Amino acid sequence: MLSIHKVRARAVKAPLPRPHRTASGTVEDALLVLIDVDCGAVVGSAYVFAYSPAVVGPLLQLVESIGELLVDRRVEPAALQEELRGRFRIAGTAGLVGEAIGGLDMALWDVFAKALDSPLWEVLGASSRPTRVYESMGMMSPDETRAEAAAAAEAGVTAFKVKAGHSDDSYDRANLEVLREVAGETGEIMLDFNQAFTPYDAIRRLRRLEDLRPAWIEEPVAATDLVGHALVRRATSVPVQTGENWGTAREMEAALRAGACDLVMIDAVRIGGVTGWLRGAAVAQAHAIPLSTHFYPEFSVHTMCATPTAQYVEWLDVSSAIVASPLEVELGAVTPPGRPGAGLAWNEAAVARFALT
Ligand code: SMN
Ligand code: MG
Repeated sequence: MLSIHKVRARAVKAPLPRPHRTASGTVEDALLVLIDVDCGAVVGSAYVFAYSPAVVGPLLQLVESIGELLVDRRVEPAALQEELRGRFRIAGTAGLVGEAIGGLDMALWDVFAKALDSPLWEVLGASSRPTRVYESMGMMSPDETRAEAAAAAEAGVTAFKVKAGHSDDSYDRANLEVLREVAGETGEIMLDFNQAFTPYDAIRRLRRLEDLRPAWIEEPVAATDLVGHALVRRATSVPVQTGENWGTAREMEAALRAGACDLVMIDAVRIGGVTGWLRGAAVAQAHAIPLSTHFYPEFSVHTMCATPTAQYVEWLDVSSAIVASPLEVELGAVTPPGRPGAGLAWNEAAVARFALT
Protein backbone atom coordinates (compact mmCIF):
# COMPACT_ATOMS: atom_id res chain seq x y z
CA MET A 1 0.00 0.00 0.00
CA LEU A 2 1.56 3.30 -1.07
CA SER A 3 0.95 5.97 1.54
CA ILE A 4 1.96 9.61 1.77
CA HIS A 5 4.68 10.35 4.30
CA LYS A 6 5.19 14.07 3.66
CA VAL A 7 4.23 16.84 1.22
CA ARG A 8 6.88 19.47 0.57
CA ALA A 9 6.31 22.81 -1.15
CA ARG A 10 9.02 25.24 -2.25
CA ALA A 11 8.76 28.57 -4.05
CA VAL A 12 11.24 29.68 -6.70
CA LYS A 13 11.68 32.79 -8.80
CA ALA A 14 13.40 31.50 -11.92
CA PRO A 15 14.24 33.45 -15.06
CA LEU A 16 12.02 33.33 -18.14
CA PRO A 17 13.75 33.37 -21.52
CA ARG A 18 12.24 36.89 -21.75
CA PRO A 19 9.38 38.78 -20.01
CA HIS A 20 6.05 37.66 -21.44
CA ARG A 21 3.91 40.69 -22.30
CA THR A 22 0.15 40.28 -22.72
CA ALA A 23 -2.72 42.72 -23.20
CA SER A 24 -3.52 42.12 -19.53
CA GLY A 25 -0.09 42.67 -18.03
CA THR A 26 3.46 41.36 -18.26
CA VAL A 27 4.85 38.25 -16.59
CA GLU A 28 8.45 39.05 -15.69
CA ASP A 29 9.63 35.83 -13.99
CA ALA A 30 8.82 32.15 -13.60
CA LEU A 31 7.31 32.26 -10.10
CA LEU A 32 6.70 28.58 -9.37
CA VAL A 33 5.55 26.54 -6.38
CA LEU A 34 7.30 23.18 -6.57
CA ILE A 35 5.43 20.26 -5.01
CA ASP A 36 6.95 16.96 -3.84
CA VAL A 37 4.70 14.19 -2.49
CA ASP A 38 7.07 11.89 -0.58
CA CYS A 39 5.93 8.25 -0.24
CA GLY A 40 9.28 6.92 0.98
CA ALA A 41 10.53 4.78 -1.90
CA VAL A 42 9.13 7.17 -4.52
CA VAL A 43 8.46 10.92 -4.66
CA GLY A 44 5.93 12.54 -6.99
CA SER A 45 6.60 16.05 -8.30
CA ALA A 46 4.72 18.84 -10.03
CA TYR A 47 4.75 22.64 -10.11
CA VAL A 48 2.18 25.41 -10.14
CA PHE A 49 2.78 28.71 -11.95
CA ALA A 50 2.06 31.78 -9.81
CA TYR A 51 1.20 34.67 -12.10
CA SER A 52 2.25 37.40 -9.68
CA PRO A 53 4.61 38.03 -6.73
CA ALA A 54 1.45 38.68 -4.68
CA VAL A 55 0.24 35.14 -5.43
CA VAL A 56 3.30 32.97 -4.84
CA GLY A 57 3.25 33.23 -1.01
CA PRO A 58 -0.47 32.43 -0.53
CA LEU A 59 -0.20 29.62 -3.11
CA LEU A 60 2.76 28.12 -1.25
CA GLN A 61 0.84 28.23 2.02
CA LEU A 62 -2.21 26.63 0.43
CA VAL A 63 -0.17 23.75 -1.01
CA GLU A 64 1.46 23.23 2.38
CA SER A 65 -1.75 23.33 4.40
CA ILE A 66 -3.83 21.25 1.97
CA GLY A 67 -0.87 18.90 1.49
CA GLU A 68 -0.78 18.33 5.26
CA LEU A 69 -4.26 16.80 5.00
CA LEU A 70 -2.84 14.08 2.72
CA VAL A 71 -0.23 12.74 5.17
CA ASP A 72 -0.73 9.03 5.99
CA ARG A 73 -3.40 8.76 3.24
CA ARG A 74 -3.17 6.12 0.48
CA VAL A 75 -2.13 7.41 -2.96
CA GLU A 76 -5.52 7.37 -4.69
CA PRO A 77 -5.39 10.52 -6.87
CA ALA A 78 -8.96 10.59 -8.20
CA ALA A 79 -10.50 9.78 -4.80
CA LEU A 80 -8.34 12.34 -3.00
CA GLN A 81 -9.24 15.04 -5.54
CA GLU A 82 -12.95 14.38 -4.97
CA GLU A 83 -12.43 14.46 -1.21
CA LEU A 84 -10.44 17.72 -1.29
CA ARG A 85 -12.92 19.45 -3.60
CA GLY A 86 -15.71 18.40 -1.26
CA ARG A 87 -13.80 19.50 1.80
CA PHE A 88 -13.18 22.98 0.34
CA ARG A 89 -16.56 23.35 -1.38
CA ILE A 90 -17.81 26.03 1.04
CA ALA A 91 -14.39 27.75 1.08
CA GLY A 92 -14.57 27.79 -2.73
CA THR A 93 -12.37 25.77 -5.07
CA ALA A 94 -12.07 28.38 -7.79
CA GLY A 95 -8.78 30.30 -7.86
CA LEU A 96 -5.77 29.45 -5.75
CA VAL A 97 -7.46 26.73 -3.65
CA GLY A 98 -8.33 24.88 -6.87
CA GLU A 99 -4.83 25.44 -8.24
CA ALA A 100 -3.24 24.02 -5.08
CA ILE A 101 -5.53 20.96 -5.30
CA GLY A 102 -4.74 20.62 -9.02
CA GLY A 103 -0.99 20.78 -8.43
CA LEU A 104 -1.22 18.20 -5.65
CA ASP A 105 -3.28 15.96 -7.96
CA MET A 106 -0.52 16.08 -10.58
CA ALA A 107 2.16 15.17 -8.03
CA LEU A 108 -0.06 12.32 -6.75
CA TRP A 109 -0.50 10.91 -10.27
CA ASP A 110 3.26 11.24 -10.75
CA VAL A 111 4.05 9.21 -7.63
CA PHE A 112 1.26 6.73 -8.45
CA ALA A 113 2.80 6.06 -11.88
CA LYS A 114 6.34 5.92 -10.45
CA ALA A 115 5.21 3.28 -7.92
CA LEU A 116 4.01 1.22 -10.90
CA ASP A 117 7.34 1.88 -12.62
CA SER A 118 5.38 3.14 -15.63
CA PRO A 119 5.23 6.41 -17.57
CA LEU A 120 2.08 8.42 -16.87
CA TRP A 121 0.70 7.89 -20.41
CA GLU A 122 0.81 4.14 -19.82
CA VAL A 123 -0.97 4.37 -16.46
CA LEU A 124 -3.68 6.42 -18.23
CA GLY A 125 -4.20 3.47 -20.60
CA ALA A 126 -2.92 5.42 -23.57
CA SER A 127 -0.12 4.76 -26.01
CA SER A 128 2.75 7.21 -26.35
CA ARG A 129 2.44 9.51 -29.35
CA PRO A 130 3.85 12.89 -30.39
CA THR A 131 1.61 15.95 -30.16
CA ARG A 132 2.27 18.94 -32.38
CA VAL A 133 3.19 22.17 -30.59
CA TYR A 134 2.52 25.79 -31.31
CA GLU A 135 5.11 28.38 -30.37
CA SER A 136 3.49 30.70 -27.83
CA MET A 137 4.98 34.18 -27.88
CA GLY A 138 4.43 37.33 -25.86
CA MET A 139 3.73 40.74 -27.34
CA MET A 140 7.01 41.74 -28.97
CA SER A 141 8.23 43.90 -31.83
CA PRO A 142 7.73 42.41 -35.32
CA ASP A 143 11.47 41.81 -35.58
CA GLU A 144 11.53 39.93 -32.25
CA THR A 145 8.44 37.99 -33.30
CA ARG A 146 10.08 37.03 -36.56
CA ALA A 147 13.27 35.91 -34.82
CA GLU A 148 11.45 33.69 -32.30
CA ALA A 149 9.06 32.24 -34.88
CA ALA A 150 11.87 31.53 -37.35
CA ALA A 151 13.86 29.73 -34.64
CA ALA A 152 10.80 27.61 -33.81
CA ALA A 153 10.26 26.89 -37.50
CA GLU A 154 13.82 25.56 -37.60
CA ALA A 155 12.67 22.90 -35.09
CA GLY A 156 9.79 21.98 -37.38
CA VAL A 157 7.11 24.08 -35.66
CA THR A 158 4.35 25.14 -38.08
CA ALA A 159 1.95 26.89 -35.70
CA PHE A 160 2.59 30.20 -33.96
CA LYS A 161 0.62 32.24 -31.43
CA VAL A 162 1.28 35.83 -30.45
CA LYS A 163 -0.17 37.94 -27.65
CA ALA A 164 -2.21 40.74 -29.20
CA GLY A 165 -4.37 43.63 -28.12
CA HIS A 166 -1.74 46.35 -28.37
CA SER A 167 -3.12 49.88 -27.89
CA ASP A 168 -2.19 50.50 -31.52
CA ASP A 169 -3.74 47.60 -33.44
CA SER A 170 -1.48 48.18 -36.44
CA TYR A 171 1.16 46.66 -34.14
CA ASP A 172 -0.93 43.48 -33.90
CA ARG A 173 -1.30 43.39 -37.66
CA ALA A 174 2.43 43.76 -38.19
CA ASN A 175 3.09 40.81 -35.88
CA LEU A 176 0.47 38.62 -37.54
CA GLU A 177 1.81 39.51 -40.99
CA VAL A 178 5.24 38.33 -39.82
CA LEU A 179 3.72 35.08 -38.51
CA ARG A 180 1.84 34.51 -41.78
CA GLU A 181 5.12 35.02 -43.64
CA VAL A 182 6.98 32.52 -41.42
CA ALA A 183 4.07 30.03 -41.34
CA GLY A 184 3.50 30.25 -45.08
CA GLU A 185 0.10 29.45 -46.60
CA THR A 186 -0.27 26.09 -44.83
CA GLY A 187 1.04 26.91 -41.37
CA GLU A 188 -1.28 28.20 -38.61
CA ILE A 189 -1.19 31.54 -36.82
CA MET A 190 -3.14 32.44 -33.69
CA LEU A 191 -3.62 35.46 -31.48
CA ASP A 192 -4.54 35.87 -27.81
CA PHE A 193 -6.31 38.99 -26.46
CA ASN A 194 -6.10 37.73 -22.84
CA GLN A 195 -9.62 38.90 -22.01
CA ALA A 196 -8.79 42.54 -22.68
CA PHE A 197 -11.75 43.72 -24.78
CA THR A 198 -15.49 44.24 -24.96
CA PRO A 199 -17.17 42.17 -27.68
CA TYR A 200 -17.53 45.37 -29.76
CA ASP A 201 -13.81 46.16 -29.64
CA ALA A 202 -12.75 42.55 -30.13
CA ILE A 203 -14.98 42.24 -33.23
CA ARG A 204 -13.76 45.57 -34.62
CA ARG A 205 -10.13 44.50 -34.23
CA LEU A 206 -10.65 40.97 -35.58
CA ARG A 207 -12.46 42.12 -38.73
CA ARG A 208 -9.30 43.98 -39.67
CA LEU A 209 -7.23 40.78 -39.30
CA GLU A 210 -9.49 38.20 -40.96
CA ASP A 211 -7.60 38.33 -44.26
CA LEU A 212 -4.55 36.86 -42.50
CA ARG A 213 -6.68 33.78 -41.66
CA PRO A 214 -5.90 33.32 -37.96
CA ALA A 215 -6.56 29.74 -36.78
CA TRP A 216 -7.97 31.12 -33.52
CA ILE A 217 -8.58 34.17 -31.37
CA GLU A 218 -8.03 33.25 -27.73
CA GLU A 219 -10.01 34.80 -24.87
CA PRO A 220 -11.20 37.83 -26.87
CA VAL A 221 -13.30 39.00 -23.91
CA ALA A 222 -13.54 38.19 -20.18
CA ALA A 223 -13.13 34.45 -19.59
CA THR A 224 -16.51 34.24 -17.83
CA ASP A 225 -18.36 36.22 -20.53
CA LEU A 226 -19.81 33.33 -22.53
CA VAL A 227 -22.35 35.56 -24.28
CA GLY A 228 -19.53 37.90 -25.30
CA HIS A 229 -17.47 35.01 -26.65
CA ALA A 230 -20.52 33.85 -28.64
CA LEU A 231 -21.05 37.37 -30.07
CA VAL A 232 -17.44 37.48 -31.26
CA ARG A 233 -17.75 33.96 -32.65
CA ARG A 234 -20.83 34.88 -34.72
CA ALA A 235 -19.42 38.19 -35.92
CA THR A 236 -16.13 37.14 -37.50
CA SER A 237 -14.68 34.20 -39.43
CA VAL A 238 -11.91 33.69 -36.84
CA PRO A 239 -12.48 30.54 -34.72
CA VAL A 240 -12.78 31.33 -30.99
CA GLN A 241 -10.51 29.52 -28.53
CA THR A 242 -10.90 29.65 -24.74
CA GLY A 243 -10.63 27.63 -21.53
CA GLU A 244 -7.33 28.31 -19.80
CA ASN A 245 -9.28 29.76 -16.86
CA TRP A 246 -11.76 26.88 -16.44
CA GLY A 247 -11.62 25.15 -13.05
CA THR A 248 -13.94 22.26 -13.93
CA ALA A 249 -15.15 20.23 -16.90
CA ARG A 250 -18.59 21.64 -16.07
CA GLU A 251 -17.38 25.10 -17.12
CA MET A 252 -16.26 23.65 -20.45
CA GLU A 253 -19.70 22.07 -20.91
CA ALA A 254 -21.42 25.39 -20.09
CA ALA A 255 -19.25 27.26 -22.60
CA LEU A 256 -19.94 24.72 -25.35
CA ARG A 257 -23.69 24.78 -24.65
CA ALA A 258 -23.57 28.60 -24.87
CA GLY A 259 -21.90 28.38 -28.28
CA ALA A 260 -19.00 30.38 -26.83
CA CYS A 261 -16.15 28.73 -28.70
CA ASP A 262 -15.04 26.61 -31.64
CA LEU A 263 -12.01 25.20 -29.80
CA VAL A 264 -11.12 24.52 -26.17
CA MET A 265 -7.96 24.56 -24.11
CA ILE A 266 -7.20 23.16 -20.68
CA ASP A 267 -4.76 24.38 -18.03
CA ALA A 268 -3.78 21.11 -16.29
CA VAL A 269 -3.46 22.76 -12.85
CA ARG A 270 -6.62 24.88 -12.98
CA ILE A 271 -8.87 22.10 -14.37
CA GLY A 272 -7.98 19.91 -11.37
CA GLY A 273 -4.79 18.17 -12.36
CA VAL A 274 -4.68 14.91 -14.31
CA THR A 275 -8.00 13.87 -12.74
CA GLY A 276 -9.68 17.05 -13.95
CA TRP A 277 -8.02 16.78 -17.33
CA LEU A 278 -9.54 13.37 -18.02
CA ARG A 279 -13.01 14.81 -17.33
CA GLY A 280 -12.39 17.78 -19.61
CA ALA A 281 -11.05 15.55 -22.37
CA ALA A 282 -14.25 13.49 -22.18
CA VAL A 283 -16.43 16.61 -22.55
CA ALA A 284 -14.36 17.77 -25.54
CA GLN A 285 -14.76 14.33 -27.12
CA ALA A 286 -18.53 14.35 -26.54
CA HIS A 287 -18.71 17.66 -28.45
CA ALA A 288 -16.05 16.65 -31.01
CA ILE A 289 -14.12 19.83 -30.16
CA PRO A 290 -10.32 20.05 -30.70
CA LEU A 291 -8.49 20.43 -27.37
CA SER A 292 -5.18 22.22 -26.83
CA THR A 293 -3.12 22.78 -23.69
CA HIS A 294 -2.17 25.79 -21.55
CA PHE A 295 1.19 25.64 -19.69
CA TYR A 296 2.48 22.45 -17.95
CA PRO A 297 3.81 20.61 -21.04
CA GLU A 298 5.56 18.03 -18.83
CA PHE A 299 2.16 16.63 -17.80
CA SER A 300 0.10 17.73 -20.81
CA VAL A 301 2.34 15.78 -23.18
CA HIS A 302 1.12 12.64 -21.34
CA THR A 303 -2.55 13.57 -20.90
CA MET A 304 -2.81 14.54 -24.59
CA CYS A 305 -2.02 10.88 -25.40
CA ALA A 306 -5.28 10.06 -23.60
CA THR A 307 -7.21 12.93 -25.24
CA PRO A 308 -9.27 11.83 -28.28
CA THR A 309 -9.56 15.35 -29.73
CA ALA A 310 -5.95 16.41 -28.95
CA GLN A 311 -4.87 19.36 -31.09
CA TYR A 312 -1.79 21.35 -29.93
CA VAL A 313 0.56 21.49 -26.93
CA GLU A 314 1.37 25.10 -26.03
CA TRP A 315 5.12 25.60 -26.19
CA LEU A 316 5.94 28.36 -23.70
CA ASP A 317 8.97 27.71 -21.51
CA VAL A 318 8.46 28.59 -17.83
CA SER A 319 10.30 25.65 -16.24
CA SER A 320 13.53 24.79 -18.07
CA ALA A 321 15.59 26.88 -15.61
CA ILE A 322 14.73 24.52 -12.74
CA VAL A 323 14.05 21.10 -14.26
CA ALA A 324 16.57 18.44 -15.17
CA SER A 325 16.32 17.19 -18.79
CA PRO A 326 13.55 19.53 -20.05
CA LEU A 327 11.19 18.36 -22.78
CA GLU A 328 12.40 19.10 -26.31
CA VAL A 329 10.56 19.84 -29.53
CA GLU A 330 11.47 17.48 -32.37
CA LEU A 331 9.99 17.84 -35.84
CA GLY A 332 7.48 20.35 -34.46
CA ALA A 333 6.11 18.00 -31.80
CA VAL A 334 6.71 16.75 -28.27
CA THR A 335 6.57 13.12 -27.15
CA PRO A 336 6.26 11.96 -23.53
CA PRO A 337 9.43 10.41 -22.06
CA GLY A 338 9.44 6.71 -21.22
CA ARG A 339 10.66 7.40 -17.67
CA PRO A 340 8.31 6.44 -14.80
CA GLY A 341 5.73 9.08 -13.94
CA ALA A 342 5.64 12.36 -15.85
CA GLY A 343 9.43 12.34 -16.13
CA LEU A 344 9.79 15.64 -14.29
CA ALA A 345 12.89 15.97 -12.08
CA TRP A 346 14.22 19.10 -10.37
CA ASN A 347 17.60 20.59 -11.07
CA GLU A 348 18.21 20.93 -7.34
CA ALA A 349 21.20 23.26 -7.72
CA ALA A 350 19.03 25.63 -9.75
CA VAL A 351 16.13 25.27 -7.30
CA ALA A 352 18.48 26.28 -4.47
CA ARG A 353 19.80 29.18 -6.52
CA PHE A 354 16.34 30.55 -7.31
CA ALA A 355 14.66 29.63 -4.02
CA LEU A 356 12.28 32.21 -2.56
CA THR A 357 11.72 30.40 0.77
C1 SMN B 1 -0.65 33.42 -20.94
C2 SMN B 1 -1.19 33.95 -19.80
C3 SMN B 1 -0.35 34.38 -18.79
C4 SMN B 1 1.04 34.27 -18.92
C5 SMN B 1 1.56 33.73 -20.06
C6 SMN B 1 0.71 33.29 -21.07
C7 SMN B 1 -1.57 33.07 -22.07
C8 SMN B 1 -1.40 31.79 -22.74
O1 SMN B 1 -2.91 33.32 -21.78
O2 SMN B 1 -2.34 31.42 -23.46
O3 SMN B 1 -0.34 31.17 -22.61
MG1 MG C 1 -4.10 32.50 -23.33
